[in-house]
Amino acid sequence: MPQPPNLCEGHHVIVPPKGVPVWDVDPYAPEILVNPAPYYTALRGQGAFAYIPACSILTCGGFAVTQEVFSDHSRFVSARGVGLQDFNLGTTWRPPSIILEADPPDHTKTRRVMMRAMSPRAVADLRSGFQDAADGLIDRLLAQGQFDAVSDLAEPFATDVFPRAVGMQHNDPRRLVDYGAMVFNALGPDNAQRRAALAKGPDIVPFITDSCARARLSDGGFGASIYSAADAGDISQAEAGMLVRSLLSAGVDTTVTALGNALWCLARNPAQFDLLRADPTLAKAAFDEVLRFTSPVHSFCRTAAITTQVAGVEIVEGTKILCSLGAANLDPERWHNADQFDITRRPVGHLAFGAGIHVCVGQNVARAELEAVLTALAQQVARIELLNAPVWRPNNAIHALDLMMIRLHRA
Ligand code: OVV
Repeated sequence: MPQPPNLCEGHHVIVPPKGVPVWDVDPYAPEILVNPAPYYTALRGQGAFAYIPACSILTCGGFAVTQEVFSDHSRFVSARGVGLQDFNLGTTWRPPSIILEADPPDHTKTRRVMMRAMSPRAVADLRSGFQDAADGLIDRLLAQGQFDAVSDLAEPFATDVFPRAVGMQHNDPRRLVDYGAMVFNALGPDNAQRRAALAKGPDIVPFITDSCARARLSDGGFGASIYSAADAGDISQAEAGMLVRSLLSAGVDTTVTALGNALWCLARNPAQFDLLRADPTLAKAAFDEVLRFTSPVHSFCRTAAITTQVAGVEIVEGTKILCSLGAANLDPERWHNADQFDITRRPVGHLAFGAGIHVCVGQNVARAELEAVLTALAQQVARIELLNAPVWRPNNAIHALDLMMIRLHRA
């Protein structure tokens, strides 16, 4: 069988399993990436899985099946990559992550180090600093008049507080955001988005590598905490550097995206913003609903390590499964009024942070950042006025705004 055209190096070519529809779609088409909701509905309508010949993968987006694949790390592994490329077959654009792109027992060791670095206790110490930063930023933006929610709010906030929490001595917000976008775009096929993102590598990767060195990280940050695990003999110095790289890969573009998406949800649902204003302690619940409703990381892949069955479908060893977290989080079989943004629901079990042993290890930090900004908005802002039709920025694994002009009105 010829290799489909849309793939990067290293890919299993599979045949569609019995009973699985063949779906002639490109899930990475820009018009789908910028407006995924109709695609999510069509995906769930295919049944448990669909076979996509353009990528030679299975895909799923129903909540139950996606949750099953994601939660079973022994059958559906990550060390063969969580994008379209099978790491067993080709060369990778960067050395694989030793936590995201790893399976037990390797993963168990690195995960433990990261959990300790970003424990509830470690993050509790950061909260008041995050709140001060958020209060000051919202106060300045109230005075400014109209502004872009992405470049004037989400990016400045996340690229200030997070690098400081890591202990970075040389911050470079533009390169940090672009590195995150690069890592996530690299998970997709060899399309224009992936090529454009990776073309920035020579400018960005040396900065990232340099930033992971011990000498570049101040005492008291997440980075120093990871290096102290190397001193204790839990990991090597080189592994510590790789785990700092994971912080920079996963900790910036994700939270920038979540902040923008939160503004988008609240600007378009003023009654929900009024609920938050009336009770700022709803910030945590509002953030989880933003995650469920917008799925900042819209998809990750797994690879079948053995031939197995899910929902009565035989999946052969080596099959890549593209799991649509965005589709699962909007599945009406799982969520009442799934297409309504409702901060009073308790969206427990949403898949926006993943599920199982790889569930987002930095979520305490993300939650602290988002709760700080949502609290500042609830306390200082009466109304979020939307001034243009929001523009989305296509990315092979992230669902993010590119531009959204808004004006904040003081309470
Ligand atoms: C894109 C992403 C998510 C989570 C972890 C990593 C990357 C990593 O590099 O470890």
